[in-house]
Amino acid sequence: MDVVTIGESMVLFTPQTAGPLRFSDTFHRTIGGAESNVAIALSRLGHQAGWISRLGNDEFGLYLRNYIRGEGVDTSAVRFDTDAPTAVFFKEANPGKDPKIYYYRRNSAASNMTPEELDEVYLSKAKMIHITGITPALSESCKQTIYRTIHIAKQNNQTIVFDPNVRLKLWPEEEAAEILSDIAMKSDIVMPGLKEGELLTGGKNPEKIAEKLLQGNAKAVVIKLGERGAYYQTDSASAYVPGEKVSKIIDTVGAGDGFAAGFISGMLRGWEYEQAVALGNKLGAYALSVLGDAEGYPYWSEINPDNSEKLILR
Ligand code: KDG
Repeated sequence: MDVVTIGESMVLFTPQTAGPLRFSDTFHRTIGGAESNVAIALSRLGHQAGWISRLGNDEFGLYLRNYIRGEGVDTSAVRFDTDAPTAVFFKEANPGKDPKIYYYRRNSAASNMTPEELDEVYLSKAKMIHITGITPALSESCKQTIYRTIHIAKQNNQTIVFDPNVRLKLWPEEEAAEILSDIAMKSDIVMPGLKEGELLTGGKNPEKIAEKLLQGNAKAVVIKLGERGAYYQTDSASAYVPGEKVSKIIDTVGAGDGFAAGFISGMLRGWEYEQAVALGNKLGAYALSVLGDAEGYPYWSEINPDNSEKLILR
């Protein structure tokens, strides 16, 4: 396996009409979840990705498992929980701004994940372990699960890729800053957005943020800058890599996960950082063109410059 990721996925309902949810009576159903987004995007790019999670033993749990498995992601480590439901969330359009998100995920099946249930052998099969700051925000046991994942990855000398994905609807800012900066310090590659980097380090610009994050375990820090692209810094190199031009932005949610998948894909291919960051920018741009999170991620055959590799379906 190339990458194993761990986290909660939810059924996503998007209203078909603009305006407050209380007036919406028709919804489009699809899926969300930062970690499964990354796994799906990686799978479309031809990598082998595994996703660890818990789902409710219910219709929505089956829907999510089948969708994600249908994308070629390995779901053999996903458990079904008979005592707790699959989470759902709603995305309300907020013209000119990021959409408003309404979660129904407290006490969900995934928030019951525990460190004890982690399958060390399964985790050890991956070259890279991808984690985000959403999982530790879900519950104390989820937080411990992430810390145990880090511990196992370190024992196995695996690369830990961390996207802070700060979600202040899930926990207080102070707690988020404390825990997420601690996890960032233990990770090998850290990929915050600019605001997230500020929260974690107090740094006010990409260079300062990267400098502080490189004081931990990180070998590379990649800061997502939206339409400006991204900035990366390692011990020996740094650069701003310009973003892709997007003619019409439909929805920003899922772009950060697309970026993560593109960058990880570049790393797995043994590319230079600059090229990997550019692929991250490209995937992020694809995600902006659709309403859902994962629908926009391209197959490798769509973006491969020499088109020498075939579409990979599993
Ligand atoms: O990155 C996209 C995610 O934010 C979205 O799919 C929902 O995972 C989600 C979350 O917890 O916010």
